[in-house]
Amino acid sequence: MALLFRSTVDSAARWRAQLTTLSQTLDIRVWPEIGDRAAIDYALVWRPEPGFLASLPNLKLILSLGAGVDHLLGDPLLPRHLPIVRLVDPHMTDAMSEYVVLQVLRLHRRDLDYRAQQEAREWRELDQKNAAERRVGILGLGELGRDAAKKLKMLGFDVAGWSRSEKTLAGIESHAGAGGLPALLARSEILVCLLPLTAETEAILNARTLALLPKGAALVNAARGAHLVEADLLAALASEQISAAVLDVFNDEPLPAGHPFWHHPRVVVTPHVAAFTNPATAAPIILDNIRRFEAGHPLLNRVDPARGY
Ligand code: NDP
Ligand code: OXD
Repeated sequence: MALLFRSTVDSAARWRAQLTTLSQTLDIRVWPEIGDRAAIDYALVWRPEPGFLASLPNLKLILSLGAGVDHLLGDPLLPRHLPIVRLVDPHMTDAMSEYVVLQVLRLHRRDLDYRAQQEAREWRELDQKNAAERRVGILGLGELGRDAAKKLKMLGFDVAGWSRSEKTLAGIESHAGAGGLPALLARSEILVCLLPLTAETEAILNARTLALLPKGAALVNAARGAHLVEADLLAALASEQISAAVLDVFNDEPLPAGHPFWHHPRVVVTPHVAAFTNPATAAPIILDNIRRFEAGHPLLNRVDPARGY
């Protein structure tokens, strides 16, 4: 059985080492030295070029190197009849929650204001709410959003979330569906986006939705760049409708050198690192799914291409 590895960002050497240590039977082939395309059974990929998966005639299973699958479903030639699984790794979930907690605390505790004061050598105490008075809204209550919501709740924040289907999470207000979005936005002083990128969620952070947030709200986008209409955020920052934004993901990655976000005093930029894939923890999860496939057992974390995630 041959597994192809192809990624634009993950270390092929680390992945090959992990996969060969854990599986004696898989023949690991790292792009571009993949040999006979007809021999490839499994494809473990991140952002393969469009049409590439369709060029593997005997492919049986597609495994995403990330939690998101927009990098696969956007391929017009994707072999849609094949099963696709995405990565759900508890270590990645922890990493995302660390990122969200860090950024929510940064915004809540006015870190950007104090940094500006430090620049100006200004010693001044600013008003501070406590966590129970701070309303945080999370777009997406899936693997990542749920965990982040629970951890923010444990810190005492007043947390609500939004998903397609209604959720029951202790102490966390649930809003669902298109009809539930305005109420979630209206209460979110800090809004965190952890949605998958689909036809329905693309550009969901736009002038109209940002205007529904309380005046001076802050935004954290750790999902996908295409969720945000960047020009609308810049306009909302200029009008002070939005007071600050922390962005991990962008329409163009790496963020172009001349992009206004780099130098904006109210924008924090991180280079798509909120939760990256770790071969040591992810390889056993990936191999487990391959063994399930070979044994004819149900796959874990299977993607529904019609739903888009
Ligand atoms: P899940 O599939 O587990 O969760 C998705 C959540 O979004 C679900 O709660 C789902 O609702 C909700 N949702 C989807 N579509 C809609 C919609 N139209 N309206 C309302 N809610 C919707 O995904 P994960 O939590 O695992 O990951 C989320 C995203 O995070 C990934 O797709 C990826 O883009 C991003 N990501 C970013 C990383 C980074 O480093 N920056 C790292 C990892 C992931 P329901 O529960 O009802 O289905
Ligand atoms: C992912 C990511 O989807 O890292 O896993 O963005």
